[in-house]
Amino acid sequence: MKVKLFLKVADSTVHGKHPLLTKQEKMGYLWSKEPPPPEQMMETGWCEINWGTIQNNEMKKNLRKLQLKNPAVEHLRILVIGPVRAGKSSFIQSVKSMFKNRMVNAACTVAAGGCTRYTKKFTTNQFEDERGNILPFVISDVMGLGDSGVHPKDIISALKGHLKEGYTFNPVRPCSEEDTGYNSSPTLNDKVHCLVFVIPLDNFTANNSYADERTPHQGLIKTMQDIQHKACDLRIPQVVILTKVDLACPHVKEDIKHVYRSQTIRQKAQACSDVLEIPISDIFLVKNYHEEKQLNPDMDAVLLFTLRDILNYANDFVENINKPEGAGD
Ligand SMILES: Nc1nc2c(ncn2[C@@H]2O[C@H](COP(=O)(O)OP(=O)(O)O)[C@@H](O)[C@H]2O)c(=O)[nH]1
Ligand SMILES: [Mg+2]
Repeated sequence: MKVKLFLKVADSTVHGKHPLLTKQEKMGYLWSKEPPPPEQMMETGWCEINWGTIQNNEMKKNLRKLQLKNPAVEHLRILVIGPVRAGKSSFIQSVKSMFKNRMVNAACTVAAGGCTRYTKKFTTNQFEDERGNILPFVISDVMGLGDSGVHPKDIISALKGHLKEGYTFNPVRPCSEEDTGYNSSPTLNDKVHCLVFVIPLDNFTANNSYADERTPHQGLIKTMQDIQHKACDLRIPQVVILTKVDLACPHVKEDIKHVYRSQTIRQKAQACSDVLEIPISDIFLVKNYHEEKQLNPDMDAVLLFTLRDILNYANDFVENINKPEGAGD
């Protein structure tokens, strides 16, 4: 079954959709353990990144000085969600390191090897530049999705700004109005302005009970779709970050500059776009700092490219929040 599925996907065109596959099969392909087809790189990338330290510095300066489009907002709030070990905390750490211009210690936030330092509390991260200036956005981190993970209702509460900082997640009981961790009168600052699904491109390994042979990852897909629909109702913009791109393509592992040229990654991004119904233009590729000892300008460029669009979407959201539906979109 898996081999058949793999061949069907490998046969399809790079840019085409995969009409023969169900949503579950597509997500199965995304996390397939099958070896990738012999890698072919596309002539031109499907996103153009401006490489170089000068360009990075310019982008960083623009993000530092980003004008918030709603005077009631002190910072833009991004929420990252996704399965355990997707790279959510690593993404946050990578952004911290990039703006600080040096590696930031990740020991307390990122799940190392066999250890289970998973995020259990609702945690909001601020960012500083190398001079200690606070940047105009925050990223909130939650416990991973999936079995024994965050309750989906807690994600909805977080979107609406109902979770207080430090709220401890309980997978079997979502936060309710009686809880001390419940914020009953959230301001626009507490609400989420852009929702980011973080999905890893490597294989899910043991202990993920949603890896059902017949309906791979069905529970997780359903949860993500439900959250996505709710975010749409709230008109919150959404993007996907596909992490661990280095594990999906050997050329990308060798040189991150190839990231938007890899056919394997493009096919996986298309499968993800089809499943979550998020346009391919809102699917970003990221390699987090995870084993590096020093910053790499090309990795920074990919992170900045991603972050710039997320912050622009968040800024558009706060600008349009009080406008009637349809206006300003
Ligand atoms: N190869 C690779 N490993 C990564 C990447 N991002 C994160 N990791 C590793 O994946 C593991 C889980 O990451 P973590 O950020 O704790 O995931 P979280 O549970 O979603 O917060 C850690 O061991 C990270 O070092 C990446 O882009 N590439
Ligand atoms: Mg984490």
